[in-house]
Amino acid sequence: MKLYSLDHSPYATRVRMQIRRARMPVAVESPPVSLRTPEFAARYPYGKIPVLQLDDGSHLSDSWVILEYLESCFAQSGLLPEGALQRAAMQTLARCADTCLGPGAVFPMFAAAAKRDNAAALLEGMGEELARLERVLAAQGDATARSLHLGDLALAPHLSYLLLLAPLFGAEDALSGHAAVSAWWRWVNADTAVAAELAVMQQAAAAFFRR
Ligand SMILES: N[C@@H](CCC(=O)N[C@@H](CS)C(=O)NCC(=O)O)C(=O)O
Repeated sequence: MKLYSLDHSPYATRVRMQIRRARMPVAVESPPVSLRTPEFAARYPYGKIPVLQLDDGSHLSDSWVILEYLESCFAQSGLLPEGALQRAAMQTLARCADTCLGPGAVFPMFAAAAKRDNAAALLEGMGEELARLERVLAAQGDATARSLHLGDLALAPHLSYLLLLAPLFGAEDALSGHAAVSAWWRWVNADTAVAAELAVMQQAAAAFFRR
């Protein structure tokens, strides 16, 4: 199997964390054709990175689909909690990243990063999403008392992007006042595979913003 990945992609970073953490026999490569081209869309109809190329020539798209598939293939990696409620809590963090933190805070900042305008509105959006995340994580209880799961891998790259972008708009310490988010962030970064892949992503993203 091969994962087609780009270093700066928060979605691909989720899967790279999983592969590195469980030492899955999946090669990580750049896509064989450029993203956002007709050739890419023709080969991979979903048109997005990451893509998991399977040994039979077929492929899977979408980070969450790939994360779950790889967990099924390599069940020993332990990133899917037992129990319906624990799985629901895991899904909540992933949904929070995909439907709240991303569209409400990260992507608007990403789009405005070149001009660095509209800071007040962007910081307001970030404040709302961090307050939401704070409530969600606080309600879930002490993360450090449980095992890492796929929801953590889904959320960490999005939060990492937010922390990279927020200073461009004047928020040097975005997590200040968010005790549960700060505690979760420290905990998730203590995982060496998570920290290593976040570093890869941050380096690629920082280079992009310096251009
Ligand atoms: N829901 C998808 C989102 C993937 C995504 O948006 N990937 C970006 C790279 S970070 C992409 O391929 N963008 C190309 C485009 O939207 O044209 C997932 O979880 O994999």
